[in-house]
Amino acid sequence: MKGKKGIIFGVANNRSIAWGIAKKLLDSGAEVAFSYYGERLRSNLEKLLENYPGCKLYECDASDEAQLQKVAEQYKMDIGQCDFLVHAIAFANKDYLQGDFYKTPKDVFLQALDISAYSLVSMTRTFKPLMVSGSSVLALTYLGATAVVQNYNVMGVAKAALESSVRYLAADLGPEGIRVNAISAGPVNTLAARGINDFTQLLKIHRQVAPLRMNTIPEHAGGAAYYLLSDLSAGVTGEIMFVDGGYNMMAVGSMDAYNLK
Ligand code: 1JT
Repeated sequence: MKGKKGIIFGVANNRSIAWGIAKKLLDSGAEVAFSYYGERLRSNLEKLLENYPGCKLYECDASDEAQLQKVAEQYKMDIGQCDFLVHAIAFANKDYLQGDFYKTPKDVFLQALDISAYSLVSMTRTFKPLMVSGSSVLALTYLGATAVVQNYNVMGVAKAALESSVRYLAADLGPEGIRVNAISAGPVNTLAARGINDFTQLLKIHRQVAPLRMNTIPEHAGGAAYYLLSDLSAGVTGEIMFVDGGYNMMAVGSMDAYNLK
């Protein structure tokens, strides 16, 4: 990735999937800028980047188009071209990531879709003028977009919108040589997962059912991101790539994973 430059939205701490991606890009010679939300996350980033001096940090509420515009302008002045853009942000009111999906209020639904899905569209639009043929956009998604996973609820609907947005953006930008893809990661114990009902059990089921018999770690996403953001994947766009140890393609696997007797 030497000579490539880009920006990552959504590194919260060392456990973030986005940090697994960032480290891989930094260690392979890319110039990486970061966008964060709030002072707390800025100080987390500063600590993570102690061994990577010179990275630019920009504060941004990605649901605010004007702030995105400011970040793009600042990025253009500081760095210039955008070879890669990583969207690793999502939000939903945690009170509704449990129980019955049909009870989701309209405001909770719209906020989850706004921050988790629409932001990819507005982010791609604001950075597009800085992109060139060969640039690559990457988002993060989860299996709950296309199949029911208990508790994922409104986030599943938001991720379905995100995945569809990946395909429509890929169709729009493909003629200019810009690719748009997503990584569908297995469950990872990140800040986003904190306080989620039964998340520990979900992790356990995952590592018992997944063919590779392990949980997904940020480094797995880092490897896939390196591929999708580099010229290795020059022929790939509109793709949702599972990075989940093979979990998604299983129907009934080892019956030891369930307490049936
Ligand atoms: C958000 C949260 C997006 C948690 C997320 C997420 N994408 C994956 N996770 C972890 C997760 C959460 C649940 C789950 C499986 C994985 C928290 C709020 C911000 C957006 O249920 C099966 C609920």
